[in-house]
Amino acid sequence: PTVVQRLDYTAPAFWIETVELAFDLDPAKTRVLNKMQVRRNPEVPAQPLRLDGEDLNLARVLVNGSGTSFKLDGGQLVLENLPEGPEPFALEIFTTCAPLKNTQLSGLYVSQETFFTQCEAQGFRRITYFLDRPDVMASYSVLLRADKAHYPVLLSNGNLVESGDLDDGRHFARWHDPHKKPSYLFALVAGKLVAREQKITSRTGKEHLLQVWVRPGDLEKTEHAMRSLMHAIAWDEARFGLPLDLERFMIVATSDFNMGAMENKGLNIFNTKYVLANQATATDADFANIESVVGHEYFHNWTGNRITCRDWFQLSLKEGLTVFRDQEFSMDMAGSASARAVKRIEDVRVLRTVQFAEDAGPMAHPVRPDSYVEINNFYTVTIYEKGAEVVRMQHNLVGKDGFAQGMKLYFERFDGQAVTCDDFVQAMADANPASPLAQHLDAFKRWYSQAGTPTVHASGVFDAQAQTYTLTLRQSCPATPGQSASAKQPFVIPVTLGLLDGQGKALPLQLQGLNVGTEHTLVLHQEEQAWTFTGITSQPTPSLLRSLSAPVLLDYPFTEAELLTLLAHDSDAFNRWEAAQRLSLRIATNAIAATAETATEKEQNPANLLPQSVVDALRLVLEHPQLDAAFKELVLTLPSESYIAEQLDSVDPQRIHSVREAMRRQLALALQPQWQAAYEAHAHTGAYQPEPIAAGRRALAGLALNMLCLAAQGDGVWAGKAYQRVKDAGNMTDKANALQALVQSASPLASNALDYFYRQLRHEPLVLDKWFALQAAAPDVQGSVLPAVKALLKHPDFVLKNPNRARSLVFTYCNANPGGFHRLDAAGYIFWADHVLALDAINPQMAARLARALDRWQKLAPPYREAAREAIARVAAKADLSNDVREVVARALG
Ligand code: B3K
Ligand code: ZN
Repeated sequence: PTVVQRLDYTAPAFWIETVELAFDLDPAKTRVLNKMQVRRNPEVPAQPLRLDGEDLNLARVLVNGSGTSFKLDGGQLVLENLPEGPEPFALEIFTTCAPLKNTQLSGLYVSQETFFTQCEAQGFRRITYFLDRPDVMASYSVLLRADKAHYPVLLSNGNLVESGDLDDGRHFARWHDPHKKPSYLFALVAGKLVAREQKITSRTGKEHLLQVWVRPGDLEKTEHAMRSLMHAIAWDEARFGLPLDLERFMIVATSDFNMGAMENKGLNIFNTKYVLANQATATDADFANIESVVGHEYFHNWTGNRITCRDWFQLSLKEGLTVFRDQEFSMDMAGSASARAVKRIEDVRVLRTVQFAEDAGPMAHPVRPDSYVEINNFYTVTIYEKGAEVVRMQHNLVGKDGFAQGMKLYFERFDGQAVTCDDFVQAMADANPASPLAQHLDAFKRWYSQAGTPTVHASGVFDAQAQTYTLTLRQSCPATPGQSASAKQPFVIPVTLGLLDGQGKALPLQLQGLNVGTEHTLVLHQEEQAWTFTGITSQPTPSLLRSLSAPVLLDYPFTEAELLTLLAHDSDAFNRWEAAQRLSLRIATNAIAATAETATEKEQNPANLLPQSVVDALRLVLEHPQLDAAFKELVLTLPSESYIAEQLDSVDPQRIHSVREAMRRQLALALQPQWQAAYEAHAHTGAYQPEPIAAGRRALAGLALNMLCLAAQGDGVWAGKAYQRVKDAGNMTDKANALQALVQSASPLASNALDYFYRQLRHEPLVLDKWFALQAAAPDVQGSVLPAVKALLKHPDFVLKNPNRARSLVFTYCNANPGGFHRLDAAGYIFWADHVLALDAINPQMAARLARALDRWQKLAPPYREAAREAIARVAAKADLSNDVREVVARALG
């Protein structure tokens, strides 16, 4: 397979100015006539035109209306005898493709008798021959023809120009997109769909038509998506002055989709999971995800579509920025400071469990990668979530207004162009010349080029006599594939901090005689720097990296007393949560590391791993009269098994699982009266509203019920209540939480409850996904999970080809149930290998995602390590693997 290198970028030898596409849609054989106006790029030496193509049948090529010679070379269509000179010429290409056979879900495919497209990153070449690269931006006109009875709705990008009937029961629609776009933003949809419609008037008085298209019967589940879209439009205009630039904006939902959604210009295509919701089928988390994904795709209209990427190495230019924007949108929508902190904690949890792990493993890559084999493998948490953190640091270094100025300059300079990550940072810095970003610009850019998660090592010295506190920060970053540790240069790391006195009160901060308030951001830009705070009269407790001000690990020798102070008093809600995480993480990792000889008394008696002081502190949080329920739920949830695993050099997944379970059981028992009070206070939230306060109450009630079922194992009272709630709950959040409480506590009532849930909701595909996932994540009582998962593979509702269903069963088992997956008999790994191979034959993108479940095999303790390596090697040995899977397993094996 060919490796694509970032530094090999050259401008295209030809430009495509206009594209006229005519489709005769037929599931078995769709005919595509592609008429382009092409001209030579005078800035590039003359060379043949090489058009990308994949799985196409070529019927005809005409240049200026006449036949021409051509070659096919590794999928590319090569045209050598093209008109000389700068004038545009007409290139006409006629091909056919087979949408029904397209199980990869890239290009043009059929799902439930409806045509959909997915072109990012390189799906357009599966529809027609083209310069399928994001820096070639063209004007598109699209003519769709299809049988009217089967495909009454025909949609493409832009505006509907004309539609009408044809002979033989066929009809047509002609669409024109007024904006130039790269091919990856092309889309068409054809099928039996209905729309929720909304007319809106923007601030400037322009009228727009919004539509959410779904299958008939799903219409009543579209209200939240539409409302989220309207909120997103208003937010982008208010916060960034970015208006909707289209007369018509459409969202279409499909149940067969490789990812969450796609930002095609004016015609967003979504996974049903991120569109359809009502209280009976969707949880609070689903509602929140819909708001965030609808926002994300809408925000791409400016950050991605109006300004796009020069090449795919620049992917984070649009993705990191757009994730940052959707995170800010969700926070602004959430309202209160506490709800913002909750959202931040949730985002950081994903970053630290998934992205930090990626950054420490064989697939680690810079936010702007240097090479790839299959670009679809680089739609990663590093590009998205770390990329968003890199934008967030810029936001914090230039301030909220400065950031808005930077965005303004970015659009003034680059609207309508395909640009690079450097262009973005430069605009940010140029709009804020006095900011620390501009001051340390070159060093800051290392966040784009150096992979790996840096660690900030902090140490503080209090001098009672001088009344000073000196904080020393040093940074380091481990080696990553292709980048040695010694070759890495210092990052620019904003460290937001406060200091607390013995009573937990915020101390006023003085630096070099200057009063800087009670919170301040230090900018660490060298390997080591020190700052001296004056006027400090007693040993302070530092609250460092507030709100996680940089995507780094913090190494500071907190005492238990310091962490308890932070948990009880820090004004930064994020660091209060963080203190609780650190307290339990340390106990967990010590207990895991303890051997028979070194174990403390507590570690020998794992029922009481958490010291009384920590249990008491958590009790105070749970009983706290002012703290929001959502925040309590986060503080009372122990760090996940995968997060704990990341802190260890050698990972024994079973030991991690049993230590964490012991801690969970201890909390369940020790706080039983408080759990009961919390449950009773929050179990009934009145008429369902998917908003943060009520959602937080439901989340805490759910955790409480989980703990109560766990504590009361044997006595069936709480299990009985949970079972009743599965039956009666008026919303899916409470229902699913109750079912989860039964499943996770391995209650004898779990299987009846699962049956009840299935019978009640079997006609709701998205609910069935939850039903499969709950079982795949069940506790592994005597090795029971894998056989259960295998039995579910044969369930009449299981379809491996459907990505949502595959994710709910196969991916959940391999990724989200470490105790059930890492088996001593290696059967989990064998199952994994079998399914990577089975999926690869259907859908390589999905297979490659699953392949990454064993990314961290090198960290596993024996015998898991060797067994995992064998499973990966078995996959790698398969002769006709896709490039997607081959790249992942080859990197895993090193
Ligand atoms: N841009 C798409 C992702 C496309 C993934 C292609 N393998 C969705 C998004 O980030 O908004
Ligand atoms: Zn995106």
